[in-house]
Amino acid sequence: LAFVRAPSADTGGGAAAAQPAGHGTPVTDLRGPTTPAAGGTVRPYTVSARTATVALTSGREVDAWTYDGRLPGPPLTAVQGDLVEVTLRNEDIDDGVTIHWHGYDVPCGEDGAPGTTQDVVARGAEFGYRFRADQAGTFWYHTHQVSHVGVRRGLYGTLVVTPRDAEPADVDLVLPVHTYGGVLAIGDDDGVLAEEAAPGSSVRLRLLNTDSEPHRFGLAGTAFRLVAVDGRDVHEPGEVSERALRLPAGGRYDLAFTMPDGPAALTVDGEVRLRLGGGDDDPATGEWPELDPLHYGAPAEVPFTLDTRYDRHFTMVLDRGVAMVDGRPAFAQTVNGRGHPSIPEQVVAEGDLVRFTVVNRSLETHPWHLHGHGVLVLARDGRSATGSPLWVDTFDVRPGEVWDVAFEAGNPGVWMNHCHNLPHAEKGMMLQLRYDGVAGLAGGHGHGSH
Ligand SMILES: [Cu+2]
Repeated sequence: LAFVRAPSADTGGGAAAAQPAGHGTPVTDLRGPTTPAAGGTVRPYTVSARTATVALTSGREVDAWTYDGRLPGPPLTAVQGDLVEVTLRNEDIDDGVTIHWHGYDVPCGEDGAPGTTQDVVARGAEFGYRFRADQAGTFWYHTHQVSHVGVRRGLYGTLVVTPRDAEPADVDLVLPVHTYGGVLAIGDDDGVLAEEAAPGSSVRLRLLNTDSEPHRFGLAGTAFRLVAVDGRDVHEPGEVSERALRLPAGGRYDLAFTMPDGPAALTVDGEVRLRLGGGDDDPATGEWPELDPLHYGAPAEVPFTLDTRYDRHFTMVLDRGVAMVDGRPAFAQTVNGRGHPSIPEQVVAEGDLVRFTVVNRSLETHPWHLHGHGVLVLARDGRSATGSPLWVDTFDVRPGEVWDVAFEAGNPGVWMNHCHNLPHAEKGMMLQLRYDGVAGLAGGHGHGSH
């Protein structure tokens, strides 16, 4: 295996890079602005990464890696146009830590990919992130260093950016789902959350999946609209009821509804985890059909379709097999038969229209995640999306499926492009997308940067 050399770059049918890897603008120069947008304010946060024993609401103790000693980390909020400034300090995480802004299209130097966009923040060190909160919606942040361990143990938190001019919902709940040693929790609550909501009040539920496997949600007792996917608004979301929602690893769904006269209950993987307005029944949501976001909401103008002429078209075949991973043969999670860091980097030029075709030839679901860009879903299994334009940062490619997505290369950098089932990424399913003329960190094949 060691003798099979991969080509170093995949141009996706476009021009070869004018500058070889490692040449051009250093990614560390691609930093966020230093001022908010007009009318915005500065949101300074200091976050300390440290080990801690944290009790969930049941009293169960978690031997955790934390931001600020809590599970999840501190909820970060901003209003659209604000400047978010986060100083990350590593108190005692021996493996090192970063913050990656999942789904937030920050300048590349703020992306938190150790070995690629910054050096890992070692014990005792610190790093300052700054970016403008241009995207309103539900996002999250997490470490990208040995993330298959660090995120699982608790190095994650929520980032919610609200539009400057919008009325907030009467009840607005941020609900990050995470599994600690087999125990599912929303926030730090491993029981059943209870919230008040008066009949007639407006409710927004922000569902976040911070695990590596999908979760299935059901909302009983009320009709609802799926108003945002991955922090991007759905166009004309229709009201539905008794539909299950399968949320990919890393993904977010925002649900909105008017509180009915009776109680409502949210199930996660079939169990009630949140009660609104009381109630004690145990709704059976397991048989509900899944809402398919590709065929939900109303169409609107999109910048590209399956018929667009793309400057680059990359095909990624996801599979399982023996391949080199980090220099050793392994039973790997592979992309085009190879494992990280032997997968050729993808090269694009700024302004390119880029299409990905992602083929899952394995028996497991792969939640695909490109850093730094939302992607527009064009089609699944060759069938075009017919609903609202569906912009996502993480999409579940289930066994046997083929997804086509596209984006404009408008955020220069060297970006991780990987499976967000983090153990899969660690077993090789990760590569880089490099803009011609941008240099990642020296020697930066992103070792350990997952
Ligand atoms: Cu995967």
